[in-house]
Parts: sequence; structure tokens; C-alpha cells
Amino acid sequence: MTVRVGIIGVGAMGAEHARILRSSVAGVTVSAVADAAYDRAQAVAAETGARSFRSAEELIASPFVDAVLIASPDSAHTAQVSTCLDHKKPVLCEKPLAPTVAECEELIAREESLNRGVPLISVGFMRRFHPAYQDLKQQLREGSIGQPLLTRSSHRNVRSYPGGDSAATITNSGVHDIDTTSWLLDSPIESVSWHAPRSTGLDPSRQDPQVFLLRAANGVLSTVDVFLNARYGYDVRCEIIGELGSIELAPHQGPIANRALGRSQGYAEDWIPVFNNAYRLQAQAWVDAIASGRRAPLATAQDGLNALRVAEALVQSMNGGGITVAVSNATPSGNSLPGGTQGRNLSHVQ
Ligand code: ISE
Repeated sequence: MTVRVGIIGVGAMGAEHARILRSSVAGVTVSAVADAAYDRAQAVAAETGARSFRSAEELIASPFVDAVLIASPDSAHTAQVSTCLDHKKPVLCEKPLAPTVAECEELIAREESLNRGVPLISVGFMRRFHPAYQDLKQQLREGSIGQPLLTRSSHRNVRSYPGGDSAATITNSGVHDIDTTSWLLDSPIESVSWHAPRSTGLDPSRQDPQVFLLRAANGVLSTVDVFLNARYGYDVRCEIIGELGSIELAPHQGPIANRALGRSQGYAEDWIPVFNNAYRLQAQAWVDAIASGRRAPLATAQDGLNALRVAEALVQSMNGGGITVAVSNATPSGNSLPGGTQGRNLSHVQ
């Protein structure tokens, strides 16, 4: 079976998804694209041989679309995922699943009420498919550093996208690190606090950088720094420190340049080349699952909800001047470790 995918939102990310599906994923065609900027939809449609639509609703309802990939602005996700549920079509929604916890919960309730054996919603936490992250998780599972104690992550972009604010740094960018931290540790995040140094002068629209402190149910403490105007390059780091040693994410390797009496290695300008393979592997796993009627091994709606609960708690901490905030009902879907509670001190939780 060839899965006919319709893509909603063909800005930089949606157009990249179209390219990846077309050139590197088996068993799929891009059959339709929609974008609020219709000329953009037409341009990608011409490249891919897909139909173009003016509205997301028309695309979702089209008989030429078996499954939907949503890469539209975050604020449009809830309504579009909900329409996919109306039409009982599998949907891969870019993160965040929805802008608020309440909307994620509604989508999950609707998905459950359809009572299908195989969930329809997947969430685009593509880092889970990045081979270097997979290696970290595998080594941790095999006990190569003993019990994990601490993790340290960094997420740096060259420049922030226009129109976002300090909260969007958490819900749109930091949400990746929130998801990978909990996924790597197999443990939900139970409490958080938000911190910030002085802000860069290069972006008056938001506090940048920001630092998150995440405490997982198994007692591991994680720091995450997110710096969206780091200028020097796109850079994502992760180190897990355990009882017997530490393991680090292998860096993205650009070519080494030897010139002008120097030797240097470049950075990518954004996440697309760094995570290209992860997007491809994620898309292939999604398409294969749809074709065979199996459960997709991607992040679920529950994972999307868990990440957003943590993100909302961080926004609350930010608005409260860095208070520690407990994360409610963080139940990871699937594979949680028996949650130890050692080392926790929630007496200061507001
Ligand atoms: C963007 O939306 C992404 O998904 C990227 O992975 C992330 O690095 C970036 O900060 C986000 O804005």
C-alpha cells in the first residue's frame, strides 16, 4: 500500500517534510498540500505533483489523503488535529501538540472516545529517532554509567524566529529538551523551576537565554539552557552523568576546513541538516505503521501532553519569578521506570 500524505503548512519545516517524504521515505506519496499562503502551497504542489488546497479542512476531507502531517503554526494545531479525528485519519502533528494542556487533554479524550485499537495521533518529537540520542538511551539502558544522577542539555539557535516571546522559547523550542530528558530517563518530570541570566541585547522580544531545572520522578536532576540568539551556530548538546561515568551526545559533524593557516569545523545554521536523518526515520516509521495497521512507534498524544504540562509549569515558574512548580499528573505513556523518589525535596513546591 502506498500511503497518500497531505501536508498542512509548507513553510520551512513543512516544505522540508515534503522533500524528505518524496526523496527518502518508501511507500508514500505527498498527495496534497495546504497553506494559508496559497501561493506557497502551489509552489510545493508543483514540486511534488500534489494537489494544492487553500484550507486545512478541505485537505483533511480529501479522498486523496490517507494521513495528514501538520506543520502549521502552533496555534492552529488543535483545530486541525481535531478535524483529522473527525475524519478518522492518522495524523503526525509537529510539536507542540496543542498550545495548552487543556487542549491536549481534550484531543486525548476525543482520540480515546473513538475507541480504535491503534491511536491516530503521533507527535513530531523527532529527536527520539536521532541515532546519537538513540545511542545515549541504549547505553543508559545497558548500565554503562550505572544509575544516572544528573543531565545537562543545551539548545542553541542562530537567531530566534520572529513573533515569539519568552513563553514560546519554552513551548516551541525547550519542549524538545523536556521531551528528550524524560524519554532518556524513562521517568516523568515531577517539578521544575525557571531561571535566567541577563538577557542578550539582540532580541528585545524575549528573555534569552533561559535555564530550566527539571526534577524527574526517579530523582535525576536536569539542567537545560535554551539560547535562541546564540549567533555562532545551531548547537544541541546533552550529557548524562551517572555513578560510573558520563555519556554525551555525539556532536553533529560538519566537514573540517583547512585554510588560512587554520583548521576549523563548521556549525549548521539551523536544525534541519542536524536532524534530517531523524525526520526521515520518524517519517518512515510513521508510514510503515499506517501501511501495516500497527501502532506507530512515535511520540504519542500522551507524550505531547506530558511535555506540555512541564512547559506550562515552567511558564508558571517564569511568571512567578523562578518559584518551584510541581507538574501535575505526569504519567508517561508506555515505558516508565519504577519511579524512585530518592533525593526529592518538594517541601518548597508552590
Ligand atoms: C523549531 O520549531 C524546532 O522544532 C527546532 O528543532 C528547534 O531547535 C527550534 O528551536 C524550534 O524553534
